[in-house]
Amino acid sequence: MTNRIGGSLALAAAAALLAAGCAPSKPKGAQRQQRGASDLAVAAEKTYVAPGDLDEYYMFSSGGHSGQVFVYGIPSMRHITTIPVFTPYPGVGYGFDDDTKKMLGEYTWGDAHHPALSETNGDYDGRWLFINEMNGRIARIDLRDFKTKQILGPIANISGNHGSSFVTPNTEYAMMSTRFSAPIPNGTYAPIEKYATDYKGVIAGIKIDPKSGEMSLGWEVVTPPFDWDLGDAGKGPSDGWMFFTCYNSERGTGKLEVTASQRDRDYIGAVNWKLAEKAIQEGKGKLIGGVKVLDPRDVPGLMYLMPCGKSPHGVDVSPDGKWIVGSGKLQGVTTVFNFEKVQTAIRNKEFTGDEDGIPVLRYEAIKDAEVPVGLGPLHTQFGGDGYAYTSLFVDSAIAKWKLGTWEVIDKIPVSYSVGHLAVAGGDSAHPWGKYLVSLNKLSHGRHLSVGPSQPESSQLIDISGEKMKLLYDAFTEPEPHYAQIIKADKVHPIEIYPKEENHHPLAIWDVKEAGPTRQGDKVVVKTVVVRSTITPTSVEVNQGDTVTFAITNIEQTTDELHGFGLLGYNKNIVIDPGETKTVTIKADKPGVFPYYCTNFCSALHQEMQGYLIVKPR
Ligand code: CUK
Ligand code: CUA
Repeated sequence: MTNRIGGSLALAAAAALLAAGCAPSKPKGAQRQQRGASDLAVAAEKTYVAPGDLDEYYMFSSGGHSGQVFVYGIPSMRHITTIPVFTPYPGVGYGFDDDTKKMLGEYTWGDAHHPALSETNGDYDGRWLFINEMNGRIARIDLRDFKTKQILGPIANISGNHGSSFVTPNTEYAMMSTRFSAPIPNGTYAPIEKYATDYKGVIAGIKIDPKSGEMSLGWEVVTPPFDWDLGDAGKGPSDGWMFFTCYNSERGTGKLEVTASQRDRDYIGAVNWKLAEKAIQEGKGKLIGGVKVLDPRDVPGLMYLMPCGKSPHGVDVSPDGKWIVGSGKLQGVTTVFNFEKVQTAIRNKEFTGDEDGIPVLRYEAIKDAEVPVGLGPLHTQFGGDGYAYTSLFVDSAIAKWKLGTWEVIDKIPVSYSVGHLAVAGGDSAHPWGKYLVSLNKLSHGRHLSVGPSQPESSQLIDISGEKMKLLYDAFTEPEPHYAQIIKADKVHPIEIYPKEENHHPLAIWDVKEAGPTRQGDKVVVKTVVVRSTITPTSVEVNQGDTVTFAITNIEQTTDELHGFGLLGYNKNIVIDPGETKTVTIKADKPGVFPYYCTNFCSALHQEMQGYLIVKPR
C-alpha cells in the first residue's frame, strides 16, 4: 500500500478524538441553542402535525440491543409504535404465546442494527422490513400487519452478524457477514495465536422467496479474518454485486484500536452474488458446519478487494448504482469508487496482490474521488437531486456534497456524535430527499435530566433547500443505529384480521363452542374473547396437565384488542381483532389462578375475567 490518502494529518487528530470521546462541550440543561426567532417559527411549522392529521413518512428505526424496531412519524418525530423482533415485549404479548416463543427460541435478547425495506427495481415496495441481529440472525417483519413473521438463524459459520440486512434491488437476497472472525465450523477450537490463519470471515446471501418473503440460506463465502462490518447491494449497473467493508485487514488481535489501524488502507470486499448462486448450483461449495461454503480460490471472479481508507465503516451505493462510497473512520475524506472502473480493472487484471487468493484491485485504478467531507466519516445517504450526505462522527456534523463534482456544499452540526443518518428513500434508486434524520450516539443532556442513563438522540433536518436546517430533537430508548424512511402511502397495513382469512385450526367464532377438551394429560381450551367476556369463564384441570388456551378474538372492529393475562404462570398475550393465538402452560402448581383481559376494551373491561383452577394430584 504505497498511496497516501488525503487528510492523513487530520487522521492523527481524528484517532485521538475517537479515543478520547469527542462530543463538544456539554450545554447546560434547558439551555437553548441560539437561533433567530423566524427560524424557530419555520421549524415549528414544518414539524407540527395537527391533531387528527397524519405524518407524511414512516421511519423504521432499529432498536439496537433492545432487539426491537421503533416506528416514528415524520415530520412530527412522534414515536407511534414499537415492533418487537428479537426480544419479548409484554406490551403486545410478544414472546409469550406459543408461536412467537418458538420463534425467539432460547434467546431473550438481540442486537438489531440495520433495517432494510424490501425493494422492487431498487425502490421500496412497502411489503417487508428485514433486520439483522448480532447472534447470526435475521428477521422479517410483514408491513401488512407490522408483525415479525420469521426469525432465521443463528446461521452456521456466521459470527457477529453486523453487515446485514441490506437487500438486493429486487429483494432476491438479504446480506449477512461475520464481524468477529472465528474458526469455522462454530465450536471449533483455535488458539488466538492462530488468528491470522485459522480464524475466518464469512459472507452469506440470505435467499428471499419473492412471493412469501420466506428466508433461507442461499450461499456462504469464506474469507480471511477481516471483520466485515457493513454492506450495501449494487443496483443498476452494479446490480449483481454486494459490497462489504472490513476494518481489520491487518488480521490483528488484542487491542484493535491499535493493531487494526496500522495500515493506511483496509478493504471493501466486492462479491458477485449471481456467480455465487451459480457456483453453489454447480456444486462448488464445501460442506462446513452443515452448509455449502464457497472458497474464492475455487470460483474465479467471485470476490475482489477494493482498498479503502483506514478502518472504513459504511459503504453506500449511489441511487444510479454507478458509485460506491466508502468512508474510513480515521480519515478526513470519503472515497468514491466508480463501478465501471472496477469492472475495467478486473478485466485488465490491475491487481496489486491478493489476500488468501482474493485479488486486490489497484486503488488509483478504481477511485473517482476523495471528498473532503470532514473528520470521522461513517455513513452516506443520498437525496433525489444528486446530493449525498455523510455523517461525521468526530466532527459531530453532517456534510452535504455533490455527486460528480465532489464539492462539499454545506455542513450542519448535530448534537452529538452522529452514527448513521437516514434520508427519506436515501438508499433506494429514487430517494425522496426532503428530510434527513441524524441518529446521534450521544445526547449530553439536551433533554430533561433522567439520570446517568441518558436517552438516545435523533434530530430531524430539513434538506429541501441549499442549506440544511435543523428542525427537531427527538429522544428514544436504546439504541437506534440505522433507519429507513418511506413515504406513508407506500405502506398499506390492515386494521383488523378479516374473519375469512383466519385458518387457525383451533379458531372458533361461537362462544357455544368454547371450553376444554382433554386427550390424556393434554387439555386444549378453545377460548373466545369479545366485549366483555372471556369464554369459558372458568376451567378446571389436574395438576401436571399441559394446558393450551387457544384464544380467538372474534371482534371485527378496529382497535378492539383483548389481552389474556394469567396470574401465577407468567403468561400475558394480546389478541388482535380476528386473530387466534395459543398459549401453553404446564399446570404444575395447584391452586386458583385468575386470568383477565389486560387491554382496556370497554366499559365492562374489568368484568372480562375467569379462573384456571388446578386440582392437586
Ligand atoms: S453501525 Cu451503529 S453507527 Cu451498527 Cu451500522 Cu454505523
Ligand atoms: Cu377485553 Cu379488556
